[in-house]
Order: sequence, then C-alpha cells, then structure tokens
Amino acid sequence: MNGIEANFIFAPRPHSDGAEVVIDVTKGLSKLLALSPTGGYEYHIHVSPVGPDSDCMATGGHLDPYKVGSVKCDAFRPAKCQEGDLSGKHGELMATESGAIPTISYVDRQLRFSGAEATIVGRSVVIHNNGTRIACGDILSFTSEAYRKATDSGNARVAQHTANGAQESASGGLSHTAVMSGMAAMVLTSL
Ligand SMILES: [Cu+2]
Repeated sequence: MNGIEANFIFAPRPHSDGAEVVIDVTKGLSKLLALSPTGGYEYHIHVSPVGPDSDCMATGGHLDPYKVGSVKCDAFRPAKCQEGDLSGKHGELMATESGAIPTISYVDRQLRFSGAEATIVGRSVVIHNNGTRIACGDILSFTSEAYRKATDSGNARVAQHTANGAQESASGGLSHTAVMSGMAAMVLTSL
C-alpha cells in the first residue's frame, strides 16, 4: 500500500517494564509525500487488527485502555498519554528524501503484553499522513527463534532488540509472517 515498507518490533522488558521498540522504515515516507506541517508521519497502536484487503479503517481508534481520551499527548508526561500514541510520546516518523528512515529505537514503559484491555498483542500499527491512514500492519506474537528463522531466509533488513536490552542486527525477510501492506509489526516473546 502506497509503497511503504516498515518493520516494528516490540520486545518485552523484564519485570513487565514496558517494551523496547525498534522501527525500521525502508521505503515510502518521503518528504515529497509528507503533508503535515511538521514534515512527519504520525503512528499509533490501534485497537483492532487490519481488516480484509488491508483495510486500515478496520483498525478502529487508538489503544487507550486507561481512557486518557484525545487530549494532546505531552511527550514530557508520557504516563498521561494514550498507550497507543507512539508518535505523541516518542516523536513522529520524520520524512526523508529517499523515504527510508534510519532505525529508530526507544523504550516505552506503558506498553503491555497481557491483560485484555491493555495488551498490544493482536492489535495493529497504523501510520498516518496528516491524519489520513496510509499504512497498517498487525502486531503478531513471535518467538525469537521463529523470528531468527524468518530473518535468515529473506532479504529485508531489520534490527532486533532482545528482551534483555541487548541489540543485534539481522538480515532477512519476514515473508512467512502475515505482513500487511508491506508493513510488519511484531512482538518478540522470548529470547
Ligand atoms: Cu492512528
């Protein structure tokens, strides 16, 4: 969809202390196409998975288990932001000339991997262009072993954060995962 290719990895931190998030945008978020005055693309975790035919509208609204509502997120007070408002808390995906964005990584202490209301597993990531939904992908659960097998057999480039905070790079495709619209979002569940 729209020639966007991106991988989002959410690795649980020990003691339920949120997640390490690693984002690789390999294609599609160019300055030429960016419509927002900031020159950035917003992105969020939405409550529902992607619909049939890569329908991003089917993902519903932002993940907001604590009912923060649509008040503007203050990045200096992330605990008061919607859990799913990743660009509000951590900054937008800033457009580049080529449309590829150097790897972004950060810790988000709000993200949860359990609990019917709060979990990010089974939900989706949506990228917006000045409000319009332009790409979306399901957040799938993945063991690290299965992830390694996937990355050993293809040609996409991704960075892997493991749950203990160590970082390693892996080259490979994610072709056997349910990649929607060229976008994959996944959770690494164990080392
Ligand atoms: Cu959104």
